[in-house]
Amino acid sequence: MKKAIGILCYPSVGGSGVVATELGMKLADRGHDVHFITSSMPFRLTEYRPNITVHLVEVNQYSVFKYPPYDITLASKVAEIIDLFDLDVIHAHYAVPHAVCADLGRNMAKKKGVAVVTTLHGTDITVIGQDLEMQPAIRYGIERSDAVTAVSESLALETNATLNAHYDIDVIANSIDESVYYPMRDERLKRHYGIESDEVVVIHISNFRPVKRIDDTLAAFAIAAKDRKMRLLLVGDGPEMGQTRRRAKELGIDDKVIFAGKQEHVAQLLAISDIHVLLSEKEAFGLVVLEAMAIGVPSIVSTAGGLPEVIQDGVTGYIVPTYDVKVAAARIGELADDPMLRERMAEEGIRDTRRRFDSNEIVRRYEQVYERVCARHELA
Ligand code: GMT
Repeated sequence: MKKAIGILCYPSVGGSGVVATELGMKLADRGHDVHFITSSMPFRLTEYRPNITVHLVEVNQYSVFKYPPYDITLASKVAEIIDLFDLDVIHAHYAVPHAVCADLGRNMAKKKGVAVVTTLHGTDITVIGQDLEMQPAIRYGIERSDAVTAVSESLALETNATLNAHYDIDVIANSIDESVYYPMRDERLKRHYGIESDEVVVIHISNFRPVKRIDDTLAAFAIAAKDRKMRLLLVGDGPEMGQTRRRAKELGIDDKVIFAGKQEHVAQLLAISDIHVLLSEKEAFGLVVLEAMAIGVPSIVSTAGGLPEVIQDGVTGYIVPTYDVKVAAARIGELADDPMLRERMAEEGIRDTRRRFDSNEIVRRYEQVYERVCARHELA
């Protein structure tokens, strides 16, 4: 049954925003009426799509406010959109403030019986959830939701452990847009970055936050690149960028590191890469690992969070103990020296992406959740 669905998400670059936006686009393609309620245009929503409306939350900067009341304004907007478009479900991505605002908004609306589904993405539990001041809000958001989903089994377990609870959480993995991430190899961009054709390209893509442990990637690369022709392509920007540049110099690898800066379209960069590395200390899923896998780039990931649910060790990539730079370096070296092994892992990864992370299947799982919670409200 077609539904009218409100989606609350962070619109800027970031895994949760990407997943929410792509889910919204897929739902719209399947005939649902989708309403994004957010602070700015979701960055992946680049072309016109019927069935999608974006409602911007404009916060009043009235001088009496020390802090602009974004959360209250968002809740009011949710109420307005529920009544204007007769919404059936609000899908909140990220526990705070979205799950809380979704509940507040549906209570403010004239229409009753609107369901709230919350998707936990990771840092809302593993970082913000560690803050005891925020825990009551996170707990409230989860408990008021009609259904809660998490992007990995690991995140579901960590949510219950962090909040000392036994919430029933549906695990629905991330998926990718298969029209953007598909098997490809295109060497042309190498020239632009001055990469020679016989150099092995190691890529790391992130928002350069401390949880990504970029120092470990640099250190592992420095060991592996000692006697090999290799380049490290760093894509993204964030608080750790200054430290990363300094560290690359200290390690004497700055001539081997390419800083590509923040990029919204990473498929072309993955297409010139041989090995992808993500050695985070916290990572609920690691959407970028799936993106690399779909293109045909094997990943070396840490044991953190849900990463071992994405990569099959020795089959689609390697899983190395978090913080263990030497093991990571050995695995980088192993893959760098063996193009046949990389090829085999790439093929396995492409197969696994289609088998376990098919976006149509993932959207169907969310639809089932919507059906379930709406049916419960209809019965009530
Ligand atoms: O990785 C980040 O720091 C961004 C973060 C976000 O909130 O957008 O990503 C989280 O959500 C993604 C989509 O579900 C997951 O793939 C990422 O693993 C997760 N990040 C962390 O857990 C650190």
